[in-house]
Amino acid sequence: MMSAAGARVGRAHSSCARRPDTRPPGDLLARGMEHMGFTTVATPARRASTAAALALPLLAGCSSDAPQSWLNAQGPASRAVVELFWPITIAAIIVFIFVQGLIIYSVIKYRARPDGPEAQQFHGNLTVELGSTIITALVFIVVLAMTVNTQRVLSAPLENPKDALTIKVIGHQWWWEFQYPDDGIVTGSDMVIPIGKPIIVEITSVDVIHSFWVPMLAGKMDAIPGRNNRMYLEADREGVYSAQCAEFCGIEHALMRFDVVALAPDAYEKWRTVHKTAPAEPSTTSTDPSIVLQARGAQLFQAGACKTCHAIDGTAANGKVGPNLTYFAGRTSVAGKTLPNTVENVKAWLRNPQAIKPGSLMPNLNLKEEEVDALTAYLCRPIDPSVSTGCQVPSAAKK
Ligand code: HEC
Ligand SMILES: [Cu+2]
Repeated sequence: MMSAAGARVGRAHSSCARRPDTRPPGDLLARGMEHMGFTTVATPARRASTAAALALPLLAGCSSDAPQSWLNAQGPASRAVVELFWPITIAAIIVFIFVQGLIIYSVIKYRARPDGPEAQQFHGNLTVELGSTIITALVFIVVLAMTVNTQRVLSAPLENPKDALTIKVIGHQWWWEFQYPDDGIVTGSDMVIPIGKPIIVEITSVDVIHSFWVPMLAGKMDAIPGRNNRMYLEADREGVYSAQCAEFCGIEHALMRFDVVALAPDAYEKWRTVHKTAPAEPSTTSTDPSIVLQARGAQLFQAGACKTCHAIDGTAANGKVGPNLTYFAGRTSVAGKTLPNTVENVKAWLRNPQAIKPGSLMPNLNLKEEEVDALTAYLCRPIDPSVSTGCQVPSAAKK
């Protein structure tokens, strides 16, 4: 089941994610466009014309695959919005064509001709005036009723939160943190939810204003420092839903992405049970070379800079600057979906985060290759293959 989900992530990555960029971080437009699947030529002269030429297709984004099309609603909250959008849009198109049609018809049919009659002066037509006023008012009343109904659907779980699961969402430059207050679970970049259950997200930020957006599951909601904004979302089906920050928040805004991983209730229960407790740290007495390497990584993690920025439950590391790395091995991505979570990508990230996500708040720590290997072995050690994917090497497939 997770392998099907994993395949979807893979596809989304291949079509929409950009390759690591070693250019100067200033070239935001080109980076943004490449993020959306465009190839750009980064000369200043070309850049302006490219911007203009691509303004329209940019709106379509990754439309060939469309992992982030809000019109493809996959849950009751987003469906309520789409079901309001189409009738209003279609009504607007009908009214537009009708009114424009009347105007064009009159302009052509009653245009002034050299031998035409003088225009007749008259007061007006009560039937037409009353009729158009009443029809317009009726259209607006229907739209109002539908809007109120949509708002009712979207706010019902917020008013009755006892049947819902509450997840705290915290925006950071440039990644998302997810906290499960009832279970003491903290994750980053993967928001795991059960399907068929209302989820209340409580959204805030620790630095600047971000915007939380899972296009297929709900609308957007601002993440504002010092405020808790609440929103309802829900997924009908299992899957990995692509999501991102929707408000410009600094240099790596385009790479502030995340996944909502929706699991069947029993799979979610399993995930929850595993993640509620910290995994065992690698044994320091084992002679198995792979465990020795993992233990060396654990020791480097606790001795070095890592623990000042990252937390690992069950250890002394409780840094709050970067993502909690307790169950990092099972996540789908590295650094806000910048790279898929594989052993090779974790190593590349540790060698120099700035080469992969320039401007990221994790500095280049100039680690030795031996340290990179040990830290990767530690972070990617097999924890619970039955409930996760990610960079973990399953015990059976161990080299
Ligand atoms: C100065 C703070 C800081 C230090 C020191 C630091 N990190 Fe990070 N780290 C971060 C931040 C911030 C991020 C998130 C970057 C992003 O996505 O923009 C991050 C991301 C990561 C990730 C990806 C996590 C994810 O959920 O995608 C890994 C793995 C990681 N760091 C490992 C380490 C290791 C191992 C060390 C020690 C060698 C270390 N970090 C030292 C701040 C730090
Ligand atoms: Cu942001």
